[in-house]
Amino acid sequence: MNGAELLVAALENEGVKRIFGLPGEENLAMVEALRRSSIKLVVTRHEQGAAFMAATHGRLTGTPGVCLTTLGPGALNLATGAAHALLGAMPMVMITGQKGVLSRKQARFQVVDVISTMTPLTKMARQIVSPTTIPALVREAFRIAQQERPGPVHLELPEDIAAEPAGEPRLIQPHPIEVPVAHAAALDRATAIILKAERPLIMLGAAASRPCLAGALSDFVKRVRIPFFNTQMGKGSVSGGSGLYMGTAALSERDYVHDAIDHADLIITIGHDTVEKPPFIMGPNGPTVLHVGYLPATVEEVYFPHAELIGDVGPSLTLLAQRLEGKLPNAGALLPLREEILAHIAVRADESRYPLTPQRIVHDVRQVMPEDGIVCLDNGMYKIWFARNYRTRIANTLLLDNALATMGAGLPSAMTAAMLHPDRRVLAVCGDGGFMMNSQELETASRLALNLVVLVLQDNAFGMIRWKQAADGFPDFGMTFGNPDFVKYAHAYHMKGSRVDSADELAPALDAAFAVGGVHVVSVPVDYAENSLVLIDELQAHAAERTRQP
Ligand SMILES: Cc1ncc(C[n+]2csc(CCOP(=O)(O)OP(=O)(O)O)c2C)c(N)n1
Ligand SMILES: [Mg+2]
Repeated sequence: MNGAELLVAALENEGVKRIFGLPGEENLAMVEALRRSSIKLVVTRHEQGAAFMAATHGRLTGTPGVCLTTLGPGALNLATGAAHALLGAMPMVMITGQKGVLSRKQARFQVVDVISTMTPLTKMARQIVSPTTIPALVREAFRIAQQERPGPVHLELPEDIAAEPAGEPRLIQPHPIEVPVAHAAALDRATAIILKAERPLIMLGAAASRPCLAGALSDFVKRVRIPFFNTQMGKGSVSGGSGLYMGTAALSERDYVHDAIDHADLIITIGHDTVEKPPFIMGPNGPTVLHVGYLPATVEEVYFPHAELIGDVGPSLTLLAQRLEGKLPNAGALLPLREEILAHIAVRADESRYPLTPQRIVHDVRQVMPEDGIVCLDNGMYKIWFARNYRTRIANTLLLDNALATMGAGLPSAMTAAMLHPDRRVLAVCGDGGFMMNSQELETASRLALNLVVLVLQDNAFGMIRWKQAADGFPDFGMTFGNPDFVKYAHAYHMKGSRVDSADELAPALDAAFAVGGVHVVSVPVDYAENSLVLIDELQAHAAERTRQP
């Protein structure tokens, strides 16, 4: 056994089934070891795609996704994916090659200090200097990637260490780890705060979407019957409690959901992670904030909770519910605001204007997606509309990145969702800008025979930035571009492509694409006039009206 074979054996020992990657000559021993292993090598067309795919594997399963690249240029292409996983708290293990460390037969050719590059982008970045260290390093890498707060780790395997005889060292077996539940004193304090509240509100944050948490969280909300809203990344974490859903904070202030937030005297944030754009802004005269999380709150100018309940969130919430159930006469105090908030959000969702409004696109996507269907967003203007208007009832059925908020992750993340859930409908929603950043992965998707529909919203512009440019009073400049014919582009990849030519064609086009199967690109022109009309003019008018009210 050589170092590479030992590394692959250690990955098998961790239960790894697939590795996403794009190898180089420094990985050849590793590639050969993978060929003879139970692990599938998913070859991508760009390392960034591999990193996004691995990160999404971690996000959806709770166990690290793994990606592999060569040294220098290949490794550097992982940087954005590493940051996406670090800010998004997605467990991931990145393995990169390197020239030999014991001798330098090619001098400094292609050598960059990848460990130093990865150090600020990961929870741990280590070079493997001897095969004997591999079992412990791999176990440690997976433990660190997975434990709260999850994130990426990096291991560098130099090619001479990969080729070095390793003997038959013992692998270290993983075992389940139960983390401590909140302290009784903290539970008592939290209980007292909640019992005292006159207008309580729950907020579900990014960590509420951890795959293992859905059951306990839903149970808690249903038992205490306090209405809830969520952050963008906390969407969908309560099932069956939809009568208590007050909305999603896609903006930091002034949206209709803030009618409820601004009236609350207590906000119980569950799993809030301040990597997200603030769902509300704390100020001196605001409500009491109780932070419930795996880890203590990060204190920020806009987030400084007054009390905390720290520990394994699911079991801690169960203990809290036992103390509170049936004792909260004010639980539903803010519920009367719900109908009006949701009615505002639903306005003009069925308008037949062409090009289509973002509201109509979100509405029609919801119509064709079953409850368990997964929508994966890239980054652009439509993210705000989907976060705000798309209703979810199952955790992790709207995957978006409100942390690094990078463009280019929509298609790769949808590909992982389709690999993990071949029985569910999976839709990638991308802007014409973000789609073209990683559209080469269409070839990977078709090679893997995935069932996947890619909806490309066409405005021939970096719409989100164009909107902000206009909102800030700048002239329209530097934000537009031309596009390929997306139908022909799909055909060039030997896949189906269609274009939506009227508002009523969108839902049938998506349905037909899902029915046929395979990879299918659907392009739809979008009318972004609504961005300013609703998200600025209408909300400003609403805020002005609210300040006039007593
Ligand atoms: C990698 C990266 N580059 C730049 C940005 C800044 N940015 C955010 S949204 C956006 C425009 C996205 O355009 P498009 O994908 O066409 O979506 P649209 O807003 O037009 O719907 C840009 C440039 C980013 N978030 N990520
Ligand atoms: Mg665009």
